[in-house]
Amino acid sequence: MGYTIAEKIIKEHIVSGEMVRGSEIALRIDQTLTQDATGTMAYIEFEAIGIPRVRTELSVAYIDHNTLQSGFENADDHLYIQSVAKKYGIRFSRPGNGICHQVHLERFGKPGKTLIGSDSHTPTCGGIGMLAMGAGGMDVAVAMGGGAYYITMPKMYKVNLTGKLSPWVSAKDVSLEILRILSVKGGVGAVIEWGGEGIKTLSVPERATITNMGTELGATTSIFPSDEITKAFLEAQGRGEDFTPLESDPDAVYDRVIDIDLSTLEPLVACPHSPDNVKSAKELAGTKVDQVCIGSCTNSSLRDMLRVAAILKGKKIKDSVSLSISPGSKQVLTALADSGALSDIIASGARLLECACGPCIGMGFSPNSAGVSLRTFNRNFEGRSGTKDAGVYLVSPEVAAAAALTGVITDPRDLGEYPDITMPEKFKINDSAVIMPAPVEDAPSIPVIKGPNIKSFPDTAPLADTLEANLTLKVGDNITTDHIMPAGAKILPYRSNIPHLSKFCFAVCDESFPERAKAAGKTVIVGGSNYGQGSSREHAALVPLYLGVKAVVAKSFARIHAANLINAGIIPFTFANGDDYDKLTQGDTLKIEGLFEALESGRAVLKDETTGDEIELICEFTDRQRAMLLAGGLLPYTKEAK
Ligand code: MIC
Ligand code: SF4
Repeated sequence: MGYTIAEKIIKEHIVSGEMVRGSEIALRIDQTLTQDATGTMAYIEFEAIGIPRVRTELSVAYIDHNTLQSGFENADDHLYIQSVAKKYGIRFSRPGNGICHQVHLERFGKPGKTLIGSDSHTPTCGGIGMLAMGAGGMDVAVAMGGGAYYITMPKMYKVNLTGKLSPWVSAKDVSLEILRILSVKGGVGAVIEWGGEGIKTLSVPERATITNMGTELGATTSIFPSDEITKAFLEAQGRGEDFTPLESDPDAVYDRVIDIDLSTLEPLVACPHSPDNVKSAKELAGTKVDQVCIGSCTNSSLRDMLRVAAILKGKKIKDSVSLSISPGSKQVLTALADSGALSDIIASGARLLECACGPCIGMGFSPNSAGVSLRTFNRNFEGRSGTKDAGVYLVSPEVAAAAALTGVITDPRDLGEYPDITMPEKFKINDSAVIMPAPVEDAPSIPVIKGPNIKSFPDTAPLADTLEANLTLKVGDNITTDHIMPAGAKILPYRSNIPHLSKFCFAVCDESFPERAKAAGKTVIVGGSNYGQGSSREHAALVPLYLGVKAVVAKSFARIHAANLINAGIIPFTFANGDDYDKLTQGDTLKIEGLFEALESGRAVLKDETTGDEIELICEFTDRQRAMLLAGGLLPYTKEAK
């Protein structure tokens, strides 16, 4: 039996377990990345593990999320990360150098290697044939220390592309089409491999748009083969030596195959408040637009920016629209400036923002009240933009630029001829914004700089055999980590200050939750299906840990969040019978006895002391996960194991 691309990389990196779908495997990790919003915690955890130098082939710390610096908090975090990076052997990508995924793709990613990052869009590098996965900060900390990364051996899906995209239709529309087909839950537990003749028409930045948004499907990761197009991209980056060819075997076995004919696709739009709420631009044409944002790790490559510049060239944006452009990296911005395309963008009336996540994570540029914002980003969850009642629509750069000109959602094909762009044969390489670590011999004398914003890790405790707790919060399906631990300009500066962050836990759903949880002492949260989808932020587990959450009972969990809960020592139980969800009411007192035994058998009985109902729960974990839960989480577990 032949192998898929992901299986080939897994085979090369597996350190324990067997490549049997559904069973736990441990992988050796070649590269790691962090960004600043999750990085500070990840490095606090790395320091707690106590290893003198990273043991990966390459680790990079990016600053791209918290770049507002509206007080000392972000600046303190940046200095801390910079000092840790220097001491422990990590490259430091300064603020302004660009969005982690875009820069990693350009400068560091290598086909055939494994990468984990404390950010859910790490699969972007799957665009060049890397096995790249989003993970919790603690998992990244362990991998930096040379530890393995544990995942469930994924199912293998294949998307076969045929044909060629029509003018005005682009990679983002492919992402939206697959979201329409599979939904935000459709990729859970799977690696999505893209193949077929159609991929030969897609450049690396286009492929990276597609692997980036595979995250929205809940997939473990997405991957393209490494071929002539990958080679040309790496050569243009001056990294031809990093190329290795990689493709699946002709007799590889897939659990599901989906065919998409690129030539049948049209410009698409994901409507509020979910990336899979997809309609065609034509259907929505005429909807008034207040704001347009172009950028984010999904659509900020030079290809996307040049395309936008060509559409805007010689024109003026509508008076009623505010347009922002955030190039994905310093390299993209430089090429835009050198080619003159930047002037075309600015002349149209756009606002140029820095090369960072910016509006995507609510760091400025929030829409007006009840505003309609068209964004080339990957997430449109309620409130994420910073304006609770705004309607955020996800679109391609083509649809975005068209709406900026017309003031309404427009099928860009109505604009006439699709302007051509010319990509440079070689990119201008300048890594001056990447600071190298200190030589090993100097490392011990390098101080770690910790400002007052940086608070320590929340207290953990070993598991007790009986859990008696209050059902302090009951929520529905598809709860995102943006609901659990919102981001945005007001909150993001406190990512290294869990006590302060805790005041905002679940603020989007229920502002009084933190107070109630504190009063209850011990809390169980009840959720529906796909609980914890979206961002990888481990704060969505660490803050509940701080607030006394001992368990979450849900119909199902998203992969990274379930791992983060276990890492934090919080038990993710699933209902044996999903209908039992309806039997539980917020405010009830719940009791689970015999937890030690339950973790062994994989079954627990939850008694609702208020109603007398008894509900069967599933708690099937691997030996390692069980040991972590018993110890009170990954940190105490790792310390015990050392
Ligand atoms: C996001 O897009 O939600 C983020 C911000 O990049 C997160 C990480 C975070 O919360 O810091 C992600 O996707 O993992
Ligand atoms: Fe940054 Fe947005 Fe990408 Fe997250 S999704 S890494 S916030 S650009």
